Order: sequence, then structure tokens, then C-alpha cells
Amino acid sequence: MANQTQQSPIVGKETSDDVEHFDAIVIGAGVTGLYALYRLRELGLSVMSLEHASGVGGTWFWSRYPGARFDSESYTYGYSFSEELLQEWDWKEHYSGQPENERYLNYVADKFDLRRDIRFNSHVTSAVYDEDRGVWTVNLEDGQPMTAQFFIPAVGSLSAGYIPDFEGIDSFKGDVCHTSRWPAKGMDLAGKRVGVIGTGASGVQLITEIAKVVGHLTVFQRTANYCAPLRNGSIDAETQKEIKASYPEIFRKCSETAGSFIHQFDPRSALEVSPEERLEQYETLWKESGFKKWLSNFHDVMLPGEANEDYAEFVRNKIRERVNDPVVAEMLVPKDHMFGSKRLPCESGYYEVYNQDNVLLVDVKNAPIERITPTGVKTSDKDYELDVVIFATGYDAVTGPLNLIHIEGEGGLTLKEKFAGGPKTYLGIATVGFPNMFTINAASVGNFVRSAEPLVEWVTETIRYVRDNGFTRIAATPEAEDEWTKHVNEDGAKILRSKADSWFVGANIPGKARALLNAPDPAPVMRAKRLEVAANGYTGFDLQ
Ligand code: N01
Repeated sequence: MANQTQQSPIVGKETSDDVEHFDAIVIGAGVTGLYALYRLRELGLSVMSLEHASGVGGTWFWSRYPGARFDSESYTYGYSFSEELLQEWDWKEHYSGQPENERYLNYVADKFDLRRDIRFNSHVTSAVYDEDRGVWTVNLEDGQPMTAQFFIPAVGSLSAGYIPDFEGIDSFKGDVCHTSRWPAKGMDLAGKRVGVIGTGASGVQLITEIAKVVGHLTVFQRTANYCAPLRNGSIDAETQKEIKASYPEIFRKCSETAGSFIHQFDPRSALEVSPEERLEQYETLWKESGFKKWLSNFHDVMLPGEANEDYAEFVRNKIRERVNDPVVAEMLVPKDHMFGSKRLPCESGYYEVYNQDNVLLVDVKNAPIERITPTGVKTSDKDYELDVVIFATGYDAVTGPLNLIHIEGEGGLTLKEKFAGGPKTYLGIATVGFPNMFTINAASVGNFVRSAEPLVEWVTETIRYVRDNGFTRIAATPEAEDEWTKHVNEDGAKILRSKADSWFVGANIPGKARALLNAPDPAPVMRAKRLEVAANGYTGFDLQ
């Protein structure tokens, strides 16, 4: 493919007649990809960022459905690397919505002149490692292949939307949409008969908003979720000033918690205080905004066991209080999984939607959806006539977005084949047989920006180390990978996050191997582990 190469004006970038070569190729211009591009460029590397969308933002570009917004406090979600950026940007709401979040990421891209190295509308079809030359060749659906020494698929954890394989979807005569691919021009739902399938965080946000405009809404629920009030509000000028003055403190607090959120657990056990005191704390926290009622609670509320069940019952009763019809209320009360074993959707009037005359809740666990018909949805006991069907059916998480690209490592092994039984990685970042590739979408969990920033910094520092020390290749060792994978599988099986059938363990996708998709360790432990590995000359990695 490449013939005569020549040095381009950009340091490290080479071109040939038909192949451009870069030091690094980053896939994805979402939160993580943008920062990876910024950091790698700061190192003086030539970098190409390839983005499928026509703009930056990743999930905040695509998930434009009504109601999409943060569940972390806005001021904890921004990048921390630039004091100037922190002082310039005013978050308008405590839990900012998708349009504002997309504006923010565009502002970042412009401020740091990132667009000049991003190629939009670029659909990457494959990335293949050339063992002889030690480079990755990245192929696009449209356009010339490119090569790079380092390959960084920053493709997101939750970017491969999942639509169940219902028969008849193509036969439906009305409009169909998935929350992760909401049309930029919006959907006209006013006065229409709309069906929503799925009641996870996306469904809960969407349903609450569209119930205000639709003619009739049918919600197809398979599993009831624990949801808690978000209590969003705008940020006034005084609070804005306080936020800007306390960013170091905000980020310090986030850096000390398991999920990089700003909330600290109460170190006491729920069981060591009297029932009255326990209830008082539950009630006080319930009045607070966001995840506080979850992550500032007694620490053992987030451990499988009695305290967890005690709080779950408190939340169930909160749900019951808000729904007029007791039969509908019981349908909305989760009884088959532990509180916090799935990510807690935060809502702004969700349960009251079911008090509207034009809203119908359908239980599709007992009467499953059989097919989509030309005129709606057919469950095992009834036909529902609809003008629009919206899938809020979630994502093939973490490995899903990687599997959409044919990633081929040494010996022709594909990443999809390698991960078929669950991810096998070292620290979630590297995997044997795929040298110079960093899967930074697999290692972050919790508050995504807070956990992504140090991760990107670690990866870029590693690349600097490799180059400055005269190495050309870095790869995980089989021993380190085996040990890490064993740790994730064994210790991961004990934590609350792996107890429900959710995307955390791939259980939402039929046929996907059940395995914890992110590290089971708290974020500070992961950061310390990565730093230790680096400080000891990259233990668990083979450098050549
Ligand atoms: O997806 P989900 P999501 N028949 O997988 C149902 C983040 N997020 O997009 O529970 C019928 O949680 C499925 O039912 P069940 C956040 O991390 C953040 O809502 O499997 N129903 C479930 O109800 C979140 O955790 C925000 O029984 C079917 C729903 O579809 C993650 O994204 C906002 C079905 C899928 O729920 C994913 O959330 C939104 C079938 N065959 C998302 N298949 C913020 O607030 C699936 N379902 C920042």
C-alpha cells in the first residue's frame, strides 16, 4: 500500500501517495477522545482523531432525546486541566442538559483548536496491526487508510445502541427511533400515540419529558427500576462564583471517592444507629439533589445485605406515595434486584407521569413483546396501536463499541474473538496480542470525565515513556493479563454492581458472556495501581 514516504511539516507525520502516517490515531471525539487528542498533541505527537459523527461530543452529540442530562453535578463533570477553561465556562444548571453539554464540548474543541486534527464523518471499519512494521492500519468506510504507531479507540462505554431483535421492526409504518440516535431536527410527537420500550435511565428521562406533549403514551416495562428525584435547578450568580472559587476542592473531593462523584459515604453502618435515626437520615438525604441520597448514605447501603434492603424498602415506599393507582404503583416498585445494583436513574417527575389519563404502563415481563407489527407492538396478550415506537433499550456496553470495528491484532486474532468470553485485559487498558493499543473506553466508570482525565493522562505519559526511552512497542504480558482478569472476575462477582442483570455485566445483551466490564476497584485504587505500575518501569508490560 504505502510506497515512497516523505516527511510532512508536522513532526512525526509522514505521508505517502495513498497512506497518511501518524504517531497516534484516536477514534472518537467524545469526552475521552477529545482529551486524548489534546494531551497527545501537547507531547508533540502527530495525531489524527477520527469521528463518525459530524461534530464533537460523543454521547452528548448523539443522545439528543428530550430530557437527556447529567446525573453528576455539572461542575464536577467539566475538564479540570485548564484553569482558564474552568473560569470561562458558566454551567447554567446544577445538572446540565444535553444541548448545553454539547455546547460545552464544542467550546472546548474551539478553545484548544482541536478540530484541525479531527476528521468528522469518518466511519472506521477496521484497525489491523502489522507485526512487521509495528504499525496499526486504520481503514475507513469512505477514504484512504491511515497508519499509526499508537492506536487509541476512545469509542465510549455506552455508544453502541442496542435494539432487541424483535420480528417485524421493518414492517412498522410509523416512526422508529433509539434514544442514542435521536434525530438532530427532533421528532414530532405532539398529539401522537407513542410507545416507549425500556425504563432505564434513558427511558425515565425521556418518558418524563415526552409525556408533556404526546397524545397517548404506552410504556413497555420489563423491569421496574429504583429512581430518585434529581432536584435540578439553575445556578445563580453567587453560587457560580463559589463554584469557580472552589474547583480545586471540588476535584479533590471527587478524587477521593470510589466512583469519582463528589459525594462521600457516611462511614457509619445503617444498622448501628436506631431505626428513628436511620429514617431521619434517609429522609434528610432524600430532600437533597442528585446522587447524594445514594452516595452520601450509610456506607453499607451500597453493600449487598440487610442495610441495602432496608434502604430499598424506603425507596419503594417513596415510589408508592407518588402513584395514585395502587396497582400501577406496585408495577413500578422494583422487587427483583438490589438497590444500587443498577445505576440509579435520577428523575424530575417520572412517577407522576403514571397519574396522567393518557399514559399506560404495560408489563412486558409477564406478557413479553412478541413482535412489532405494521401498526404498533404486539405482546403475548394484546396489540397496541402506535404512531411512533421509541427504543430506550440501552447499549451493548464497553466491548460493544469495540466490536463494531474489526480490530485485528497479532496472528490475525480479532478483539471480538478474544473478548468473546468476556474482556481479558491488564488494568482494562491493554490486552495481549494488541500492542500499542489502549482501550481507554473500558477502564472508566462512575463520573466519566473525572475518571477519564487521569486515565488519559496515564496513557499519554506511557506513550511519552515508550518513545523517550527508545522503545517502539508496549504490550501487556500474559501473566499480568491473567492475574488482572482473574481479579476482575473473582472480586467483581462480589460487588453490588455485578448482582443485577444490567449492562455492567453484559447481561442486557442476549448471548453476551456475563462478566464485569469495568474494574471492580474504587477509582483511587485504580489510579494508585496505574501510577505504581509506571513508577516501577511498567510492571506487567513488555517493552521492546
Ligand atoms: O439503558 P438500560 P439506558 N424487552 O440498559 C429494557 C447511562 N445513562 O440507556 O431492565 C423489553 O439501563 C430494559 O429492561 P430490563 C447510565 O449509566 C446516563 O436507559 O433489562 N425491554 C431496560 O428497562 C445508564 O445506566 C444518563 O428488564 C427491554 C431498558 O430497556 C446507561 O446509560 C442517562 C428489552 C434499558 O435500560 C444505560 O441506560 C441515560 C426487551 N427485549 C443513560 N431489552 C444520565 O443521567 C431491553 N429492555 C447521565
